[in-house]
Amino acid sequence: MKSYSYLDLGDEIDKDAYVVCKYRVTTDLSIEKAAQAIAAEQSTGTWTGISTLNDDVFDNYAAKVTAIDGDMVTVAYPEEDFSIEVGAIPQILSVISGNLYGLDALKGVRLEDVDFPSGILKKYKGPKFGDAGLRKILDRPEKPLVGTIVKPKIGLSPKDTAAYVYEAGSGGLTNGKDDETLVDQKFCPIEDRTKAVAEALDRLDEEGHKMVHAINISTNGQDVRDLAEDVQSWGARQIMIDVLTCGYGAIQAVAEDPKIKVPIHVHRTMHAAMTKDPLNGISMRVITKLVRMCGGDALHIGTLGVGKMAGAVTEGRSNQDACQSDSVPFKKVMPVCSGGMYPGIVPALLKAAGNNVQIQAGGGVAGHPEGVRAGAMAMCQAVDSAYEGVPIREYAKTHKELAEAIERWGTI
Ligand code: CAP
Ligand code: MG
Repeated sequence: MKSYSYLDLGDEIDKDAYVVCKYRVTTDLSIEKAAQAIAAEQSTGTWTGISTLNDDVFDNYAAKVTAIDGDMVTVAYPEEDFSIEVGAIPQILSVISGNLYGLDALKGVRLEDVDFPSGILKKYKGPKFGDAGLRKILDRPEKPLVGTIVKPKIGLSPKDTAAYVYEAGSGGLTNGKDDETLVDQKFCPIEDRTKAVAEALDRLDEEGHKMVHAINISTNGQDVRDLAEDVQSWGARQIMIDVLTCGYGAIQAVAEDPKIKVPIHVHRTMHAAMTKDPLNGISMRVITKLVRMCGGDALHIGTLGVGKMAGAVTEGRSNQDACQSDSVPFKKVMPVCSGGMYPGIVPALLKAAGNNVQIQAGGGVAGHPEGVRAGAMAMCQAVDSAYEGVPIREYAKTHKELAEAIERWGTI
């Protein structure tokens, strides 16, 4: 039986004809063998030679290992291996990020990066609003967006949720959102919550302050678009979807529905099951690229080495780049930094992330000793101090709420 080699080291890849992936591989095999095992399993091969593989199939559809650099392996998959109209991201993931994790000979594989040819990118629309669209809605062209997550995560009634949002907006926050575990529980039905929050946002409008609040519509695939339409008709100004629990198709379905005219805030709950191990799983950069293709307008990217969630500066920057890079023909995604944020952390975060981010604090707003409005004011003051380049403790001398927040949590 003819045996085929998937190694094509040094081959110049035509970026317009291949999906190019970078994998970090840990193995006791030689790295060449391990790389070939990935390319074979994910394209035309299996664990043994097969009589049904012929030159024609191999030449057209086999993946190629085009580079090996230490433990980093580059595999190029022919565009023809992908089924985009029917199949879409689930099919893409089954190729670039499927069976390979189970291969016993590999101790670890991490999909670090992916680049798509223009023929595939053209089939995606990207965000409808993007960072610029969100900024336009909020009438905030340059400063970082400042938001909150209603806390406690669960348990508040629609009325109390709306009161929280109103207080947060009165304190100057531009963004609010439901938490990821809240959808339509009895204590806070989604219709009542959406309507109550809409009223609070209208009241803020009348008082001259623009704010959006993302209503969490994460649910089964067959229902997500209808729920998006429903919450929009009840006054939602933004929608939130958990991308990894719902699937990328949920984002795409809502983003591409012409009836949906509000931006999508994309939460990434469960991502760490895939992203946290440096030697196994999928990087957040890859997830970010897929979310951008599918049309997410804002996406959690981590807090660049500060805050309560894991994730180094380099990783955060790489996610930011995937949100903002000009190398794909899509609007740019607003990077969201969330998780353990509080006023004293803001200067360090903005130093690492720059101003085109949305900073969010749940506990860091609701935990302020003087309540939600003061907590919101303290977050805004922290952002203003960093934006204006005034040291935060200096700024706090003339801003009481910020001083109280620093008293409680300190600075870093
Ligand atoms: C933040 C948050 C977010 C996490 C998710 C939470 O709350 O609402 O879900 O930030 O992490 O429940 O923890 P706090 P990531 O401000 O109270 O920490 O953004 O990294 O996906
Ligand atoms: Mg949360």
